[in-house]
Amino acid sequence: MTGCFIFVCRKLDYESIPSTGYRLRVVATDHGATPRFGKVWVRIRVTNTNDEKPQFQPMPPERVTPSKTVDSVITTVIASDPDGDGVTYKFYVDGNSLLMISSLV
Ligand SMILES: [Ca+2]
Ligand SMILES: [Ca+2]
Repeated sequence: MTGCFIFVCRKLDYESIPSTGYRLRVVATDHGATPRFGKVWVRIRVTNTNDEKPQFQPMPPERVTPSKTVDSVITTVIASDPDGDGVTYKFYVDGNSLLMISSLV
């Protein structure tokens, strides 16, 4: 009995492959006087790992007029995770007590 190996020759990335994974056709041919062959499909699926960081939607700089009332929403910041995981937000305010930030649920 002999075997063959299937190697990884470039980075496998769940996010950039078809959801069905990879399908390979392997053909084995014997050394008989009249060669005969057998075929099999090999299906390889790549599992998703948390290898992508959350991406923020681009947003233009905000301009706020002094006429904004207390509790007015200035803008909404939205991020999503390419791995399909949820996103939570933490905020680091730069010593400016005029702004209050809350997270979307
Ligand atoms: Ca991933
Ligand atoms: Ca992620």
